[in-house]
Amino acid sequence: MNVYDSNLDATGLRFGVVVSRFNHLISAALLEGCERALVQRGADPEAIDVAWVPGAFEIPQAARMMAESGRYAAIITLGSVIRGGTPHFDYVCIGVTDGVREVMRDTGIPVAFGVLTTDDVEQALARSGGEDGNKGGEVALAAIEMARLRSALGKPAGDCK
Ligand code: INI
Repeated sequence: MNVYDSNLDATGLRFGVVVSRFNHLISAALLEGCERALVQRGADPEAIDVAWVPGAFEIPQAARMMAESGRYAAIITLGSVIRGGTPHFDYVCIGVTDGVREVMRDTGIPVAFGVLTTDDVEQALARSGGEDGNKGGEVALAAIEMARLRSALGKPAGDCK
């Protein structure tokens, strides 16, 4: 049997990170956790490109720009959508989740989903460096793992400069 198990070595890989400016405090904490995890796993900070966008709804468009450039082994999306009193929450959530999935399907580039969808700010704070950890770091590991798997089963991630 040939088994391709989790490879979390980010050495030599280039990453694109798309982060939403909306709820900036939470986004900044997610970004910090993400960068820390990538660098701990061997990524060069100079090989991490960060694109800020206005809100989560804009994340898929920037993720697509990065994915279609062919420069990245994986894309990481970060942000938070916090439930308010109107259906706006649901539309933004649908837009970002569907959009990110479509980018991954259309381009074949791994796109990690680090957009929190929470009922309130407290839940978002807990998941961005609080008592429930940092989702930014978790999704960074998913991005590395999927980039390596793609490299093993499909296209070589090392080709992404
Ligand atoms: N964008 C977010 O990233 N998080 C939110 O909680 C949010 N809320 O609640 O409205 C939000 N809205 C902005 C949206 O993503 C777009 O930037 C805007 O609609 C312009 O296209």
